[in-house]
Amino acid sequence: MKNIALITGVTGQDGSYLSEFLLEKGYDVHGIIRRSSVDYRERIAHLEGTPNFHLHYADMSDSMSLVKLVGKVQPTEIYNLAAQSHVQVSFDAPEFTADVDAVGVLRLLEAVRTNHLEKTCKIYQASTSELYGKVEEVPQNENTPFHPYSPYAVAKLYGFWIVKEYREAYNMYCCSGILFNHESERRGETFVTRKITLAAARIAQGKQDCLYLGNMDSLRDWGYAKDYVECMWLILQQEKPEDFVIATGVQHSVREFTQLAFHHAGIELKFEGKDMDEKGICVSVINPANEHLIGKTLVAVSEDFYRPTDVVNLWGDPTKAKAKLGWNPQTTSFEQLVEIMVEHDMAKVAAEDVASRVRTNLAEYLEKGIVK
Ligand code: NAP
Ligand code: F7E
Repeated sequence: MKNIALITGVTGQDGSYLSEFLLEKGYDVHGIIRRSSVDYRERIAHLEGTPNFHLHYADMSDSMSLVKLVGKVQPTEIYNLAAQSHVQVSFDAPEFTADVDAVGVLRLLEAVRTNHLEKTCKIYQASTSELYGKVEEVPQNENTPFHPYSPYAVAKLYGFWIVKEYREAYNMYCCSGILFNHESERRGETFVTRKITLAAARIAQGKQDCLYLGNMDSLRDWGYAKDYVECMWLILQQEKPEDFVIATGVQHSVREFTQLAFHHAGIELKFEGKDMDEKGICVSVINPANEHLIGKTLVAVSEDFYRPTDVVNLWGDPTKAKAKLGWNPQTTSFEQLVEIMVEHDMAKVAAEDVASRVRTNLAEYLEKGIVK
């Protein structure tokens, strides 16, 4: 039987890597896209036109669109990655977050049942370490109690439990990967890691003066997204449906991430002060053109990036994933991850420069009538 995957959230960071992974394995890959006034599909643009890659309009808030699509595609595996995935945004748009991240999961499960595919279609739910929230145990494993600490996490908790309920009530192969933070050069630009690597690149190239952050003491277990999508697939290849914690088992602070990112951008930082008064000051640079930065504050704290409740101590225990999935959580180290992201963003910022020079030249040539 041909493997047919349906990915919700295909345009996101994980959806793009998972599509590449499954296409390489010979799957037919179908992805859900949403109508947007700017047709922004940057992460999957390189896959469009691939014969086994198909895109369809649907939405997690629209039951009928999901029922029709599942019926049309007849997937053998569904990866439910679609979500309003930004924790801070979930405080501003809690109802939308609940609709997509909680009820959306139920809609998808019902779409499978409505099409009588519950015996042939396996379902992966993108669950999250945010479920541990105000943590009750460190490090966290599959048996650690949940204590969600944001509207996002509360919505995702519903998703986790409804998947478990459908597994037990209807004997469906549906399970959750409890994934800890995973990042990449495709990470959304408002998540802390990407915000830092882009700022480090811009500051090193004279395009930004200072990076403003929130809680720099916050601790995360950061992995590489490309390594994590393999686990999503492995979780669906087991004999029995089970939930897994996916993490590296190594923890770092936002401050440590910042210091290392600036180091890779050729800037050494020293941190001084505490809480709102903390500053990252430049102590040395590699590029002589950046010597004017020495002694300047390049990182500062802003209240704007503090959350009403913040999750500050996430640290995963991947023992079960190592033993049962045979997965290596250290494929890409923290140091390699930061280097990959900074290298990418140094090149991206430099290319933006070239693109803007080309635009300026073009405008000038048009004005002078050199180009018509
Ligand atoms: P992401 O980059 O924010 O992508 C989210 C995806 O969901 C996008 O494709 C987005 O489409 C889509 N989406 C949002 N609302 C939708 C709706 N109403 N209907 C259909 N699609 C919708 O997230 P990610 O980092 O790839 O994460 C993938 C999943 O894993 C998410 O469920 C996230 O909550 C979860 N997760 C992520 C992490 C992590 O560290 N990255 C850790 C644990 C769990 P548009 O492009 O149209 O907005
Ligand atoms: O924040 C702190 C912030 O937004 C990490 C999502 O993929 O992973 C992600 O959620 C930490 C928090 O990710 C800034 O307060 C400091 O403690 O990068 P983040 P997140 O909230 O951990 C989980 C596993 C998911 O499931 C989510 O979908 O960094 N922080 N200063 C900041 N965070 C941001 N965004 N911006 C700052 O300026």
